Amino acid sequence: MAQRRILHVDLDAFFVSVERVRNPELCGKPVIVGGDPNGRGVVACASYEARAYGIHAAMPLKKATRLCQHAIFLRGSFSLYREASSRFMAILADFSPLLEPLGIDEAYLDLTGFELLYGPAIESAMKIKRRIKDEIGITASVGIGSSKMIAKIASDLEKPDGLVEVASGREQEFLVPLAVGKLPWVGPKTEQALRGMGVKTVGDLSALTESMLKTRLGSMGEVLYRYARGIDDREVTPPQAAKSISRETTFDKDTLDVEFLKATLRYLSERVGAELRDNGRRARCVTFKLRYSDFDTISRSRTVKESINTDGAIFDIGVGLLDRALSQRRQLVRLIGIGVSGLAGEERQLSLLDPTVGREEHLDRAIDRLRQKYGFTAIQRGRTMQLRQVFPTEQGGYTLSTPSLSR
Ligand code: TTP
Ligand code: MG
Repeated sequence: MAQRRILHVDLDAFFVSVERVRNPELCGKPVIVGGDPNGRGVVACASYEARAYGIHAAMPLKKATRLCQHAIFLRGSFSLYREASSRFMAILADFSPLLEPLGIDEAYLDLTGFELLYGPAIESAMKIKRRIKDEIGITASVGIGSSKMIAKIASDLEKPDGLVEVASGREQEFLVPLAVGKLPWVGPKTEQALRGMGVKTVGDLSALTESMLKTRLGSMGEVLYRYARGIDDREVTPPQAAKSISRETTFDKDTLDVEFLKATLRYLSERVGAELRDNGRRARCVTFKLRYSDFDTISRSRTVKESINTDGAIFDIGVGLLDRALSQRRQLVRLIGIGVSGLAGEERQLSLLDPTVGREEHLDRAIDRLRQKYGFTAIQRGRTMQLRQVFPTEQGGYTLSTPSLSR
């Protein structure tokens, strides 16, 4: 197999870096994102200046205050980080379709085969770093290697703003002097166990036999045996698009109240519909699920000719299946659920015959936007009103008793 060229890209002090873009006065200072320094929270992100005081992620904020009294503490603004994260991933996606996001601020990118088109991997890496700096205003560290493991270790070596490439064939040489703690999955505990065996560096580790490592560390030993030799053929795998979307709920008390069942089904359909539209998908199959009080469970599906994506269309099919199930067997119900499958992209055959479909979709999307802003239960439509429970609150209001959800 041709040598692979895999990049691991990780943003530097991500949360703090985003905060610095909107407030440059924070640059060069010890800054901690995590919340009230007197509260019970922990550090989410510490700037490199704060790290110089021994402060790190997951440390209690109180301790961080003790270590650096003049540190600046910020509560954090997650929506900003999420937005920066999607812009970051979009930049990476311009360089290869083989993109595997790992968390909010890191990803693997497989450039194998793209070098003829875009030049050597290191040039792409430099372009990526430049674009992240120009378009988002923050720095990233990049590692390049023939496997995920090598790329990941390399990206961490010269943080912040690092760029390390391990040439093909030089993996072993690169690994040998490193502390074992640099290997993925070697946490403090394994590191300690290894130290007990006289192992400090990856070189020391590679001197041990596989059976010895297996005896001492179980399946982890096997993995480490391979990693110490730079053997890692895990592929960069883009996240799979969901094959189905479903929601179900178990009632606090078994019920045969048909209107209540339908209201709940409507609510679940809205949840499914919202996710479907949010993913830019349409569905051709609706599955309805009912569990009776004796735990007997039925599942009924219906496939439609023209794909759907509105709450109403999902609900209509579901309620038809519910009516039929109830007419066949009247027994207390414990759980109800609805889902869609047969998913396809949004390039929809506009239903020329039914102009109301377009209108309904339009309305659903308007509500989706409001719900994204104010929360799902801020808006109720028609049937789900029945899930409202009137409480004599001081404002004369009500709360919506929403069913607990599972997928
Ligand atoms: P990391 O990439 O682990 O850390 P970082 O980006 O802050 O610093 P660097 O990569 O330069 O070492 O995590 C990315 C973000 O995830 C981080 O900015 C905040 C968040 N995070 C937490 O909220 N809690 C945690 O315990 C960790 C490790 C990260
Ligand atoms: Mg990071």
